[in-house]
Amino acid sequence: MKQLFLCLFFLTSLTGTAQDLQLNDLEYFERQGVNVLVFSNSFNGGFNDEKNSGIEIIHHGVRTVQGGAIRLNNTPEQWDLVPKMTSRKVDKQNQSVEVALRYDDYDFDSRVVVTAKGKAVEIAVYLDKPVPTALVGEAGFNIEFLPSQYWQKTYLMDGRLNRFPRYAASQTVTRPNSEKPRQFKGFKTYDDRGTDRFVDPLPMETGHELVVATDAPERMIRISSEDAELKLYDGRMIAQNGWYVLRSILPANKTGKVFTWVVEPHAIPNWIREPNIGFSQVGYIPEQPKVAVIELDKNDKVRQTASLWRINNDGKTEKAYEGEITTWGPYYKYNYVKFDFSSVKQPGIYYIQYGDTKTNDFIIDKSVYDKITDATTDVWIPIHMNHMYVNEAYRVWHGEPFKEGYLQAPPSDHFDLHAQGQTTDTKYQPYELIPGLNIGGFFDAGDFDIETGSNINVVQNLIRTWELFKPQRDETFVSQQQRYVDLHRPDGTPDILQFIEHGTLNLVAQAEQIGHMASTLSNSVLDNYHHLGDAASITDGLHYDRSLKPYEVSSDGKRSGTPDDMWAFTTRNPRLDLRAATMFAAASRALEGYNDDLAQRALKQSKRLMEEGNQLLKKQKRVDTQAEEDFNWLGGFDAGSMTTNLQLYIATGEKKYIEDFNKQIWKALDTRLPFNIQTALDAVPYMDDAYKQKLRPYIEQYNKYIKDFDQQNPYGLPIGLGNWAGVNMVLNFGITINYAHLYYPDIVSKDEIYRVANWLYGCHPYHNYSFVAAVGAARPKAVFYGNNRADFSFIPGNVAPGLLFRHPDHFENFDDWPFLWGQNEGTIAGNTQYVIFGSSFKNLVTKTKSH
Ligand SMILES: [Ca+2]
Ligand SMILES: [Ca+2]
Ligand SMILES: [Ca+2]
Repeated sequence: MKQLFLCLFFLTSLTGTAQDLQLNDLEYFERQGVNVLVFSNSFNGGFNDEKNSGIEIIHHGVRTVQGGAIRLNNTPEQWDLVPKMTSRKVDKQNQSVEVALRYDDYDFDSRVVVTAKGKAVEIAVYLDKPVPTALVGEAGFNIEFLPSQYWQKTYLMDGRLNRFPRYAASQTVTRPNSEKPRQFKGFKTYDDRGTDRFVDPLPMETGHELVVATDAPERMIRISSEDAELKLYDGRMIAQNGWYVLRSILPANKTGKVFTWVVEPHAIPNWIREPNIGFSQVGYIPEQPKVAVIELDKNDKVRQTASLWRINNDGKTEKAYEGEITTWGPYYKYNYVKFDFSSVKQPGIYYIQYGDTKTNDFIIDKSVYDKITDATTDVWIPIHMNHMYVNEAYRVWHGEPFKEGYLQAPPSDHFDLHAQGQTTDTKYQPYELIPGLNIGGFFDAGDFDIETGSNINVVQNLIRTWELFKPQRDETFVSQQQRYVDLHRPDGTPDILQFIEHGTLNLVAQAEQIGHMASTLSNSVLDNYHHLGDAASITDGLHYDRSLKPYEVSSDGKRSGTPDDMWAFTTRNPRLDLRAATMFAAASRALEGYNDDLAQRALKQSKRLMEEGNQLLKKQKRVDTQAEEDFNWLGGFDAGSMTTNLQLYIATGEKKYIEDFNKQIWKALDTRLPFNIQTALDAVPYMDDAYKQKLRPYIEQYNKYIKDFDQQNPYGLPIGLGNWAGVNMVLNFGITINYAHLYYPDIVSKDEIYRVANWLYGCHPYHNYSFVAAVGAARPKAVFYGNNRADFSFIPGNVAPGLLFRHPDHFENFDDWPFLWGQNEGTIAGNTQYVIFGSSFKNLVTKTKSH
């Protein structure tokens, strides 16, 4: 087989008949099987370096190379400086793209010109002024290769044989910190243990011609430079999310064209991407619509039919159905067709065959959706309980984190989108211990901070689930007294109540101890923010004492000079206080009869924060009151006083709240229907018949909005194009459809509720794996950006953000590389939102026609 590939390769490269790279209308270089993008995606400087930018190669459908740019490090990390693109010129005539790059911190400008040369591109680096002295020997042109697509494959440097290592184990040196280029906002990604030196990887190979993946035609690339030395590094030496890096150092004291690389990605002759048959890996219930969406290469011929095969109980297969393929048409890079097999209703095990492509098997049965939330509620959520020891059978997920508590943050900037203002807005001095905050709460996501806004959402999501469905499931042992959680051990209390309690415990502590809500309880130093491993080992458990030397421990063993304690960021935000007030009102209701003391404390804080929050907002007297009102109509994460009024009415029964809500809701629906319809639906159980009637035309309008997505894309739901893929939007859409169908089944038909389930469980672009880790699916995704991502693993029940869009026309979801948060991270707010979606969906699916 390998010989055949080699023959084919040499044949085509000798004859030269295959097409050359050409700049296409979307301004990237293209030939069949190869796309070379030149800053279609720029470095955004927010979270710095998402491995998504610069010169990129999409090689036979997979984005395997990126990061082509002038960089200041051998193997840049997430918080190393990134260049700002100050201009981008596309020259169709000369088949070239030129970008100008700038580092403001060093007043350093450069230009990179990429030109098509047959089947290769030439990358030329220009300097109008010499490299600044501080960056001589540091600044270079880098390009990065995705480890999971190259490890264990061969490479040659100047003919020397090598193999890409599966795990990082090359060599490093340490250098004085004074030689390290500045990192993002002056933060440091590393703890130098008092040595004042940083670690710098040494190259694995150097030379002038590199050929990678000689043993894999779909990954093979030849890179050469006559006038610069190529150095190959393993970026994983200093960061698990690092890539293999190839770089050439910019020469000192030189201007003009300083060097040139020639990059030739190999193309498999007449390569056509294998069809991606999207279907629900969890399966289908007999009566639901069943439509597979098949994603096809634009050069692929559309077949007339596809077939459904049944695997019988004796293991033999038989054709159950053959049906017409219908064409939906082009959407971004690919062409889409559909295969409708709704008529197949017999329970059984099936697979789809389209041409030579067969899917894995799936089940048609009335029970397929019964377990869709179990992994999330039994495993993912309890593992994310902060300030607890979490055990599962033989395994400890984490010890009890942050035993030393939280310090008042000093006025400071932060690396995870927070800041502490000039004052603390509390009675505490900077660095003073704020007592009582190390209780309850949930880890935010792939990191370990408590995002207050997210934790408010979590409690609200869990309460909504509790109040509507009263799930009695008890698979988790929770002891607040022992600070101990044991998975799969019932303790007589419904888990969801214990989760509501756990979230409320931290939020009430914030309100009581700080006087208002913290924006976040988060890491104080970047070198422990990117922690991967046991949460309990992020800090040393000892109180930070500034009078001790770094790494010194006090004689009583209780304090240390290591500045690793977490901080509370306490700048007061009255809007956040109002959101907390809303949540506390609901929490007091949910916890009544289970934890009356906490319920009382929550209600007390709700009333106080409501009053104080409103007064503070009035004082702020925003100049543009219309802008403020519009802000309130936005809904979603900050629905403002409208949802607060509804929640307070539900909590207290006081008329004034519902009168205010009634004034607000209709205007909100007239202004931005899709964003506010959920709040309107949430109110239905508490309102009279007239309200439900008045809402009808809006539901009719929303039903049109739902159906319109069938024209917008082949999957029939909102697809996000941001740098965080759109699962939250998709889940919101699904929840709203579920509720709309629940209350208005004559307007929104039951068939609509399956749109989001199909997408989540495998009917989406790029691949057909379920986005929910380990849920009853035949083929769930295998890797996620959880806090165990360094193990290329997942935490069961996690929901991935999903399909990340890369400009101008590429969707992707890596399933062999967990580290891109925009496509693989799960968040506590998102995953509890999934619990609402899943609970409401199951409830509707299992209900026999009730209207
Ligand atoms: Ca976070
Ligand atoms: Ca329990
Ligand atoms: Ca400490």
